[in-house]
Amino acid sequence: MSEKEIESGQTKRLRSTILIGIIIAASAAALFGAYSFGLFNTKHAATSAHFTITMTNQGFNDSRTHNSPWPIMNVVVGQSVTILVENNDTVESHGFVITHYFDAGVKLRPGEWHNVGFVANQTGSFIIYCTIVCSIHQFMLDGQLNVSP
Ligand SMILES: [Cu+2]
Repeated sequence: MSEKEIESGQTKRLRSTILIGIIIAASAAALFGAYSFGLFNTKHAATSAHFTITMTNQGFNDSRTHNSPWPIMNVVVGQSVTILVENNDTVESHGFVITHYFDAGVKLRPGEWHNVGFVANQTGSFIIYCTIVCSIHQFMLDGQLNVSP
């Protein structure tokens, strides 16, 4: 090999090393980008869902001024769900039940709160309602938890 041939061989090796480096970096960037944008996520990838339900003299999350059903919580089967239920009503107690998922329910006096937690293991629509005959009661009977497949 002449000196020139050796040199050109080294240059080629250097070029291919740089090229491989660029390809690896580009692939990593593409993978990271895809991951960041959630392209690898399936419907079940989000493992948890969090909600806040506020009770006042306007109902659940102002249900008095919304069409039924209200409030609506949408989750996917398999998700672990946490719902912070807080009674910000200064006068009345209110109850909170979700059929199937939280049948026992909870009754909260003014200023009290409760964390409800469960895994959404059954698909369907489940009704959310108040169990205390309060002055806003008629607007606290048609909340909805939707668990989609
Ligand atoms: Cu009520």
